[in-house]
Amino acid sequence: MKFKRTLAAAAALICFACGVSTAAADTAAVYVTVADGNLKLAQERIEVTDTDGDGKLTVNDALYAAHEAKYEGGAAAGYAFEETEYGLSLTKLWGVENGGSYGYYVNNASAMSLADEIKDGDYINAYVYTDTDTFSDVYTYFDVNSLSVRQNEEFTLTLQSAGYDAEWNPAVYPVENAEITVDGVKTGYKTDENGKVTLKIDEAKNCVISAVSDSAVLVPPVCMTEVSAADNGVSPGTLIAVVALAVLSACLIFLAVARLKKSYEK
Ligand SMILES: [Ca+2]
Repeated sequence: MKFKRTLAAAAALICFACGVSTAAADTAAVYVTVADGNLKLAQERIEVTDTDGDGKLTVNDALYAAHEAKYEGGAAAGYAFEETEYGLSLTKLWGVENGGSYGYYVNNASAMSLADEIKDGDYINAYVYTDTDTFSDVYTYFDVNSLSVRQNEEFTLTLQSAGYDAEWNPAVYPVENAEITVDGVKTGYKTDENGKVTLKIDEAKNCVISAVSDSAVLVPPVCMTEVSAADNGVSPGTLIAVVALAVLSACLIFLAVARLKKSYEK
């Protein structure tokens, strides 16, 4: 009897889990970045549904939804795709038709196809090749997608590029000598030979950190950065220490007074 009941409970749990996972697959929220040499969208949170009706949530659905939400005139004006001999292919991105020279990555890994499946929380980056002769555009990304720092606090980012090694295996390389931009403005901070750069921002604001280079065509990387106002010198740790010290002092004084009173009474 007990076993039966346990079995029924387990079955109900499985059904519930299935129900939940089906519901989760109907929609996903992803972060979409689009560039055409310049950033057009920077990690915009986009709700994705199965707009192309293939029963899956894919890169295609995410880019379609991003245009529908953020491109003037919607997806009808700025986005197009078609089935070609290479599979599902982009023919227009952010209003640009260039004969199919686009790139797209999911979580900084090159997507095989527009039909690649995506899931909640994924980062989808798509770009228009600006060099359609030699395709020298290099996909780059920071080691973190987002960051919270304080005003004038130093922090370090690492800029990497996604490419291929001699055997055409995916490989990651440091991006040297790239200049950091904050909200599109050059800062003078440049990455070293390891792709690292240490910088600080003197204004409290939410901003987009990216990078440009004189020596390479970078697909602009994005680090969404929240810069909070510099504190007033009292950290939570200091506050706790001060309160603890005050309590301790009060106890000692109380004890001293009590002892004094006792000796006086004697
Ligand atoms: Ca779909």
